[in-house]
Amino acid sequence: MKFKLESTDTTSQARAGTITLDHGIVETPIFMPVGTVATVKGVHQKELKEEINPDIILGNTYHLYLRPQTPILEKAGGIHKFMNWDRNILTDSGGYQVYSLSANRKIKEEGVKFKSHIDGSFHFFTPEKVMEIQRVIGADIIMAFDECTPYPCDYRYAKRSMHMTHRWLDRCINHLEKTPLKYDYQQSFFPIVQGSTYKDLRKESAEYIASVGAEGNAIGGLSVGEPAEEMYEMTEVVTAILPKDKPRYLMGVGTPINILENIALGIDMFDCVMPTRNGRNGMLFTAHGTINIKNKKWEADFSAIDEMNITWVDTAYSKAYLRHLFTVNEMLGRQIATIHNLGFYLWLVREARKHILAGDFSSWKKMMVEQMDKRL
Ligand code: PRF
Repeated sequence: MKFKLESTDTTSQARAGTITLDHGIVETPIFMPVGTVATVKGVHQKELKEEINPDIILGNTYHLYLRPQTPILEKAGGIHKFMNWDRNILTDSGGYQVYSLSANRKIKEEGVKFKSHIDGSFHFFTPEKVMEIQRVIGADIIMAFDECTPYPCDYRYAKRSMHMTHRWLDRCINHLEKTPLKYDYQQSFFPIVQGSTYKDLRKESAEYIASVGAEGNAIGGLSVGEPAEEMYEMTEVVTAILPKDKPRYLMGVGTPINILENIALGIDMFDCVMPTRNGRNGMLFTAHGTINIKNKKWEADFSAIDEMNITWVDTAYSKAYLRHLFTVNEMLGRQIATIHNLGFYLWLVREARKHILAGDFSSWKKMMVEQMDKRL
């Protein structure tokens, strides 16, 4: 992996760069559409590529391990071949999914015992096992196994958990060195900063994560219910410490406004289920605010979904038609909303990149944040 910083904003910490991986170049800042089970829900790979055009998408170790299961991915020759996606993929480690299981898992130093959400069967994830699974899945970027702490989280728990995440990181690194690549391309490994909403813990975690000298670094444990201001404070503490010459990935963030604010704090990579999941529920993100397309007010509104026409669906269909599809629960409605939202998220980060390169990112961001902070 190669990371090239092309430009750093003078009035914020925002950066524009490129990450070169074996499945292509990723222009940063980037938003990675979420494809949990080897599909970006409801979007064909052809349309994903041609219309939304992301350089990288995300998959989840936990889900892929349960289904289709690791041996099938190995027989397929890895996830790229299995899902017919020849660009980059990042897999999350399962640290967050295990956290989401709350009542159905037990965390110990050795690893996490959890109950499958599919059939109730029991499984055990250790840092070592998660590295082996990620080798077989075969993503271009693989993540350390961590514990994502909930919010709020008491200080003693957050501190103990963070230290365990650091020990798990050492185990991931040791095991990865002993686990050969399965396919004919490289995999880059990213460790994850934790520390809940405590500045001293975030600082200690960022210093530890930076000390292992990985190719890129991630920040976890944020966007789990804390106020946005607290998230930004934590990002700021951490980006001040993480090396400038490596990409920084803020996991599971967020709204379009969260993304712009965190770009301003020096984040290069994002992922979030919001454009896809909220899209399936009828929520549309636009440059002028959010739309609940199920609302009766759109019943006879024959104007385009979005005049900006970022993706073809935006002007091909009216708000009234899209509302109708949601009212009658047709899958096409969910597909259109997903394409629109992903198109918008990718437009937003590309636009941010352009403004960083042009040197007017801060003023553009201020205008956009005001403009997007509305319900239409
Ligand atoms: N850890 C991992 N994945 C994640 C998170 C985390 O803390 C988050 C937190 N927002 C999202 N995805 N491994």
